[in-house]
Amino acid sequence: MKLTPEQKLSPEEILKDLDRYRPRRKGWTWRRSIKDDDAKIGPFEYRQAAEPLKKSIPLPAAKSFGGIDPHPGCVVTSEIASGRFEDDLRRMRMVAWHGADHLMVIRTAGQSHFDGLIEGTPEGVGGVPISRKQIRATRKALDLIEDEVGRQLNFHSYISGVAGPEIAVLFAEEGVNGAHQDPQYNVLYRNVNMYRSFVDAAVAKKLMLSANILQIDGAHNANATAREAWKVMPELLVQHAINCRYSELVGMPRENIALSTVPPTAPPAPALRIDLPYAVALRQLFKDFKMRAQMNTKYMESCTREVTVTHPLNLLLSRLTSADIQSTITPDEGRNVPWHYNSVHAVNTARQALIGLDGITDMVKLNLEGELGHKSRELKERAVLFLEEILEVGGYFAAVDQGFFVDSGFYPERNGDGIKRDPAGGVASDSIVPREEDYYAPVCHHFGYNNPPIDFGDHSSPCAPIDGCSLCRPEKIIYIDELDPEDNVEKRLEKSRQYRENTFKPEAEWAGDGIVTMTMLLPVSEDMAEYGAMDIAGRMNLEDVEVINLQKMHPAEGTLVEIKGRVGFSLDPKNITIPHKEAVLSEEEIRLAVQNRPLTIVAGTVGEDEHSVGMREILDIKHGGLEGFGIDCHYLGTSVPIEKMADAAVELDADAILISTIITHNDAHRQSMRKLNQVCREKGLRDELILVAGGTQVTNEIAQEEGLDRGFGRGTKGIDVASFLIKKKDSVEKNREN
Ligand code: Z97
Repeated sequence: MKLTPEQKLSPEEILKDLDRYRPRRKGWTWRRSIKDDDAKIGPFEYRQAAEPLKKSIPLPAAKSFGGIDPHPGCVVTSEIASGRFEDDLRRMRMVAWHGADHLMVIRTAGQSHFDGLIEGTPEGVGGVPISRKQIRATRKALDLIEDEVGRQLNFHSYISGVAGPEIAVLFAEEGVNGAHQDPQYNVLYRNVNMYRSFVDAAVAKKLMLSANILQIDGAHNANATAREAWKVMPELLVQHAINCRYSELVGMPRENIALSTVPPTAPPAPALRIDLPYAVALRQLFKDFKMRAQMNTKYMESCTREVTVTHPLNLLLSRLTSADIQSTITPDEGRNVPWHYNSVHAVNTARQALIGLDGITDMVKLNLEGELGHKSRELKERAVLFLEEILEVGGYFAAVDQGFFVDSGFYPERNGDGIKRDPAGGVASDSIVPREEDYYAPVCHHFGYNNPPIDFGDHSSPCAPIDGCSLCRPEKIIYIDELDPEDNVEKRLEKSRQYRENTFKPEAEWAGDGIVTMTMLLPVSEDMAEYGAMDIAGRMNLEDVEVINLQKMHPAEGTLVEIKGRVGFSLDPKNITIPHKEAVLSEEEIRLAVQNRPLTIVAGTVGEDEHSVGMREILDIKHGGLEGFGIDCHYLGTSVPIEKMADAAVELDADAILISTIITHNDAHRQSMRKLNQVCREKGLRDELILVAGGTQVTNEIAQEEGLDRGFGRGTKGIDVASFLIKKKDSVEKNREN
């Protein structure tokens, strides 16, 4: 099975023979950076770029740079959370074409509350329920997408909750490449018993190691949770340290351990003055570890513009402190509308800013002598004091018991609002038992005491007596399909099939969801605008309308409202006529053609027409007009008599005459066109001269009916006219030769 750019990814195809699908590799992949000769892309040389993609969609501005598509050297994450994995797959393909190579699937809200694995493909809320079938199908789709884009794609989810070790086995079996794993997350945010959480984490981390799964920690959650979030900076360092050291003690190498970092503030705070010393402190303390930079989501409101300004400020930090992975969820989380195009926009924001900042550290050095060095040192000192106090009170578990964590004070200040957990309490507190002397688990990757009944020698695995475990012998994996006859992917695909195969509807996140958004300014106050917008949407027959952004422009003068709603209809492609589009030569092709065979044109506004703006835009170099391609343009002015145009063409030995005209009730525009053709014929010029008319209401049909070669109407650009002139000139010359 192979994907082709013209074809949609078919979830049905992905699901075929899934019971037998095996991932083709395991483990994390970093991007390959390019150097020396390879680092030249188009006219530029890059210092921090990665190998280009085989298939991609460049940034919009690339068209001014020969369509180049450089990508930053760091991994770029897209966090995807539609609740239906079959639709996530299609979004993954979209973001991969824009340069995402870390596809993070958010689990259904609070999946860590499940105490075991789930099977099948139930629909999720704010994420996808993680099951073997869903993971395997996703990995299979990603295997195809990575062939298409020519870059390995990392698939990622979370290992948390009481089922953490089971999930780790599942991920190792199915070729998941990255995972969040941090025992502190379970303790603080999911109230899993603290000992259980750490025991589970040791097992999970061993399994992650066996499959070379990159680990991302969960320290950033303290920033998201604390009341005055920027004050938890010392604690964030402490949380990172605890998980890093614990992971190392379990056996993970530092390059498999990534810190989930987050700039603690956002404007209107003087963000860089606080966030940069923090980022520097992190880099200094954890220099051999990987940094996964996340944007700050805590302060995101529903204005995408605001979010998209904070995001590049965060990206500047990432470049200054060399982040290894750049996450890109922000514009989604703030609005709580994680839609296809928001995911693509977020990836583009990262790629645009990171490429724009390429090589910045070669020109700008961080000044560690002054405020920056002083502040980052202070943060490290506070973190060390925090760790010392943990030791003083009896260790980590005692510290959690006393509410040391997620306190909103700037350590050593404490506000007494930290999260307290009882060492004897929490989920699964009764589930910890010491291993018996003869404890034996017939598995090859395992943490702690294991006592196989016979001695297999050094090179054999404890799973030998059972002829290999499921990690050594994947054919032993038991694949369970659906458990719920209704809530499953096949049923959902049946419902959406018509919108994927026969008709189509607007789509935000799920095939056939029919969601559209609308932006409007209403010249009234906020309350009035909110309900006014809903009324407008109702009159436009939108269903399930919600206001997704409401912003005051002025208390009385106006409010910006963005709404979403559903359309109740779908479109049949058979009923849609797509007008024929003429192929336009590229700027490069046009320039080359003009260099090889110079072109001269005379142009003017004819009749009693003083409107010259449109014609000037077609000619002038400033807005991409003919001059810019090297075409020799002679503009004769407004209200030029037709004869004068023809005489000028003779005098200048021009190749074409361009007239501009407005449409009048007495058909003066037609008369001008007709006359131009006649005069040129009478003078014996017609075979050699290309005649073109333009104007906002001119159409090609009218111009050709009146004997001209071509008419151009509203929306025409210089390049359209230039392309036409080149092609027409070719055919004039060919005719002459014949
Ligand atoms: C991020 N934007 O990328 P559940 N384990 C850890 C976590 O940090 C999280 C979970 C599990 C964010 C994603 C925050 N992180 C959201 C260490 C969540 C989630 O929802 O409790 O099942 O697991 O980090």
